[in-house]
Amino acid sequence: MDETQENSGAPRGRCGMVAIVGRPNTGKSTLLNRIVGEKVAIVSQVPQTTRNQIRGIYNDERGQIVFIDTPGLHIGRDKLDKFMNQSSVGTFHEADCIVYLVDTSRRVGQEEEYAAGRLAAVKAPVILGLNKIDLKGKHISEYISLWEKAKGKPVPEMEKFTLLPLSGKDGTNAEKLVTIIFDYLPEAPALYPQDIVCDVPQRLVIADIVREKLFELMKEEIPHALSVVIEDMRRKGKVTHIKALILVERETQKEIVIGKGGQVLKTVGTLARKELEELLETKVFLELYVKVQKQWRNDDSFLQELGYEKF
Ligand SMILES: Nc1nc2c(ncn2[C@@H]2O[C@H](COP(=O)(O)OP(=O)(O)OP(=O)(O)O)[C@@H](O)[C@H]2O)c(=O)[nH]1
Ligand SMILES: [Mg+2]
Repeated sequence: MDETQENSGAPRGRCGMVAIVGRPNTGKSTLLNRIVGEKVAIVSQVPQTTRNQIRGIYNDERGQIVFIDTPGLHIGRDKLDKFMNQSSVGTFHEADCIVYLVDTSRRVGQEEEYAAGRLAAVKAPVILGLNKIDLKGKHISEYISLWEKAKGKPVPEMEKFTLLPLSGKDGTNAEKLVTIIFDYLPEAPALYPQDIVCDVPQRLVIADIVREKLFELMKEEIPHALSVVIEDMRRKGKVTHIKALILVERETQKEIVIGKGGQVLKTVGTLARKELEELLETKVFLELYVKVQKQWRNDDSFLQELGYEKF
């Protein structure tokens, strides 16, 4: 093809939205970061780390993929749980393709049946990502059976469906996944400029970085009762001043978050500040304080402040 021909007409390439869904802790955010090549979503060993939809954008000569990382689908009772699930299920219908991620090192649980049931009705193409294959994938066949049961037919009879072993951690088949996705996407112009990798408001990104450091240091039961809000952020010369409020539900949790002699909070502050300085490319003065606010997980207006739209 000569150059004049190539440059004429509308930009040709593929583009679409791809939702990454699955129960908590299956590695959705890790996979997204791996594909996008930058950290756009926080990751932790604690289930239910992601609380909002996070978009990560991948570009190459084939086109653009807008990934939507979603909170893990889980069975929960309070309003935050409801928002998180709705936020995931809501993406099923706007997506051009779905990556349903399962953790093959773990047994199929009740939550998985819930997730598979919700996904079986979706019209968009589905890629069943058999993730954490680096851990040997002991339970692969259970996940395939579960999916066949949810769809009511065997894999070879499924249309617009692909099975793919994956590891977000070591990158196994990550490129293959991108190729499969491009095959499923329609020809369309890019949705975002090429230099954007993430569309989450900066305050949420910053709050999430602080939350990630807290998750790294906390015990399992604390994190779900914990939230971070950026109350103030302003740049003065070469320094960005950030004031972050850490909310917990009980006085005892506040003590744990602060730690003996303020040690936990101090470590969190140091770790978060380092990462924020890289992100913002300025010096960062980070002020952290902790407040007890009972029942924030059920407080509509507060949840909205955290970025949850009402459904
Ligand atoms: N061995 C192994 N561990 C992984 C892999 N992907 C993710 N992990 C680990 O699994 C844990 C959960 O990863 P996340 O990426 O936060 O999982 P998630 O699905 O986004 O979790 P939620 O946001 O809570 O729904 C972390 O400790 C990761 O390091 C993988 O491919 N192999
Ligand atoms: Mg996540």
